[in-house]
Amino acid sequence: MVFKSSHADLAIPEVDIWTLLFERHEKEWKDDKELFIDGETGSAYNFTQLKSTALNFGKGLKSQWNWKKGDVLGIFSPNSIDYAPVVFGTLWAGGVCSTANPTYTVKELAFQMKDSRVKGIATQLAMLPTALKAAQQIGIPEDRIILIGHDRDPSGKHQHFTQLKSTSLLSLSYQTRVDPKKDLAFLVYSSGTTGLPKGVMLSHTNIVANVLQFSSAEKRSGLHCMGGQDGKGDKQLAVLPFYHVYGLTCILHATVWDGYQAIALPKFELEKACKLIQDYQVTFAYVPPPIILGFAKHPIVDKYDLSSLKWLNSGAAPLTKELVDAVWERLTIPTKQGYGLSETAPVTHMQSVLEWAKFKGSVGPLMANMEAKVVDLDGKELSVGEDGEIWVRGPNVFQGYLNRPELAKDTFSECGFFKTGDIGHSDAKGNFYITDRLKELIKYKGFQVAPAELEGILLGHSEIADACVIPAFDRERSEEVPRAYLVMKEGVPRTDEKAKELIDWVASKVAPHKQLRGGIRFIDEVPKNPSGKILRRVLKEQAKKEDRV
Ligand code: 4UV
Repeated sequence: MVFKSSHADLAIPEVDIWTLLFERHEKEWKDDKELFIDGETGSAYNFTQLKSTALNFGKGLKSQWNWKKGDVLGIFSPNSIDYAPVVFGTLWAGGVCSTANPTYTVKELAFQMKDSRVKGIATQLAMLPTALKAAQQIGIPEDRIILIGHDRDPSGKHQHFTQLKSTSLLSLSYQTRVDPKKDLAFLVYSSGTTGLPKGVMLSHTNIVANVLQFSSAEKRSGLHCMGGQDGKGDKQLAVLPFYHVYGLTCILHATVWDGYQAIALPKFELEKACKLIQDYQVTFAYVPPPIILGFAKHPIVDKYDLSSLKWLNSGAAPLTKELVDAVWERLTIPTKQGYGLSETAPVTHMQSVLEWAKFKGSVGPLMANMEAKVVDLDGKELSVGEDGEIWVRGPNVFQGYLNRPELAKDTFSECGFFKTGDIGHSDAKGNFYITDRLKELIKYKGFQVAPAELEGILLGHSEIADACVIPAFDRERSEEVPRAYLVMKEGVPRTDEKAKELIDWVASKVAPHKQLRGGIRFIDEVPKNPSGKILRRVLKEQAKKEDRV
């Protein structure tokens, strides 16, 4: 059967993101309301400042960099309030943003920047050395590396994004027109169901649709852009990284659309987060499960008054009912859940806070304009209560993987459903439950780890004959961690010391979230089917037994 959203369809306007957010917005809030606030320095952008800073940057791109429709800007930065004008200015100038994890190594960054053919990179001073090395490797001139954030380049070589000068040429002062349905706005990277990270092509319409779908779903959770104790309305902790699709749509875009305040932190530190919640009277936060765990269990939380929080929303990785209960018992704060993927821009399911206690463990119903199927391995449609792969269809579903048209036939069904690679079911009321994952992906703290990438690195080691990486489960921290099963070449010792040496060796080559935190297990043979495909499920089952999942 086809599951249809129980919410009335929304009219999705055929406009680009800039026009939606900055030109046709009937705002309820005043122009001087601060939208993005830097949690560390208190500096902020209100709507008017955000719009003018973004416009200046967009004009600077056109004047100084001869920016054309479809040109791609790499953004390699932790959360900063400057992320917003850089993204929206690039979109105004007809550009596309390729957003990268700020903890990437030179190699990882160079891979993404080359794959998405960036014309320049916006970064912060602390990441400048990595950005410069990556740029050099792929032939991007040094003057195309610009800075965002509070720090300036002491050598003066790299301009701050606000210093890009625009000429007074009239032709450069107009927004570059795009076709919202076809033209891309973002390239976010995901490994999809298999293999290495790939550029997920998100069009303007994909994002416009998801902002409206998401905004409409969240209105049911009682958010207001005005009012509250200080008249400033609801406020969120913006700790989800903006480079990741969850933070990109649900915070960076939704803040401008809905007029809530976002208090931005460059990285998550529990104590800082608690202090900001208390000081700013934060009312909601989108976070992954490990942060929920911190709120539920960490002693530091007791030092702060978190009573302003109306709810937390967990997403990006599985959340247990026990954790939802633990937060409630300790703080009397409801934890609701959402679900989505990079490929769906991202939200497809969202629980309302009215239903969190009734349907714990559920990711909620389909959002407006969405349909889903649950199918078995042969593609047969299943019905209520039956577990199978979840397929979804809607205006937020992406345009395919960059430079990989051959993947379309495995990614989409004949009638245009996107195959999520996640396993789950719907109950009779339309609430979905994610129960397992068919695809290879590992989620560490909500961040993607592609097993194929780690296997590629391991196979490059002279002592390793074969490798398979799967998700293991750290019970204490309640999270997935990558574990490697290795076949060693003859004569290589299979000892704890060797395992530690290899774990450190991998750590020196990858961003911190990809480290082999689940350890290494030595085996005689990687299980494979007759055609040589790795049978990951066999090792996943073995890991489940070992980890008592
Ligand atoms: O591509 P990605 O890294 O994307 C995300 C998106 C997370 C979102 C988006 C909107 C929300 O409102 C929200 O709450 C969370 O993480 O990874 C996609 C994969 O992450 C797993 C699942 O395997 C996806 O295919 N995943 C995402 N959310 C959940 C989840 C969840 N609630 N429970 C279990 N797994």
